[in-house]
Amino acid sequence: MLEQIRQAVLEGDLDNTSELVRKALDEGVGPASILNDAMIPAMDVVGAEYESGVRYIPEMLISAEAMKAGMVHLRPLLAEAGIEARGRVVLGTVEGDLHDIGKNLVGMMLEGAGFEVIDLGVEVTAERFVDAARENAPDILAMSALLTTTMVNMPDVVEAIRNSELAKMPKILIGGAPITEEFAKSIGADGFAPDAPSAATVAGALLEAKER
Ligand code: B1M
Repeated sequence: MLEQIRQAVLEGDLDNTSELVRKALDEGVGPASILNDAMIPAMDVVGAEYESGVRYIPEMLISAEAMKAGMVHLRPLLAEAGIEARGRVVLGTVEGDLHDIGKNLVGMMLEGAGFEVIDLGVEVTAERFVDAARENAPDILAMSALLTTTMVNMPDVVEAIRNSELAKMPKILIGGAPITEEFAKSIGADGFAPDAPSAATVAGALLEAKER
């Protein structure tokens, strides 16, 4: 059953994933096992295939959608059982920027990697990022920008977060088409990822570094 779910996510088969997850739950398979032993491993493969050029963005999106279709059944049960996400991420596209396709993909891959994602949407101001960080105490604050005219808003968010008196300081991860590793370093972000699968990998590494 777990192998069938893994295959359905890999194939991006929304209906089958949803149906199989429901069936597995009916048959007594635990929600954490469905997530950790079938769905997350499938998304790991999806990420690796994208990185190696075997898969393209639409195929990655469709698998992420299948994962979402299965998560609809799992999320309430995981919450009920008190099974905690691997970490919490507050995510958004920066102020002035409406592009959200890449950001949404990043959110899906993060969920696929076991993170809880609080998506603030697009045109998120520094103030809104700080408020969300205060409300949700995320491990990671993740920002996307697609325009050279809006990436310049990222340093303001980094500064606002660092200057805010948050009980828990999140690690800052940034990405988007015009963003480079050098830019990330220059503005004091903790991490940069060039694409959605690597955003999930870098988020995991930032979390581990935080726990050390
Ligand atoms: Co716009 N747009 N757009 N646009 N748009 C670009 C980005 C542009 C490169 C097109 C071009 O001129 N060739 C150009 C930017 C030029 C620049 O600044 N250098 C541009 C422009 C100029 C504009 C407007 C200013 C146009 C105008 O009105 N004159 C305007 C701005 C509006 C605004 O934001 N205020 C505008 C508007 C729009 C639409 C609304 C029409 C639409 C957005 C729809 C939407 O997102 N809901 C749109 C689109 C679709 C594009 C293109 C065609 C596609 C972007 C996209 O979704 N790519 C784009 C040209 C192009 O890229 N070919 C373009 C697919 C997506 C999966 O990739 O978002 O790069 P991407 O995400 C990647 C990585 O960047 C990374 O992961 C993803 C892949 O795995 N990533 C992260 C993204 N966020 C990350 C965060 C991370 C880590 C990785 O960590 C947190």
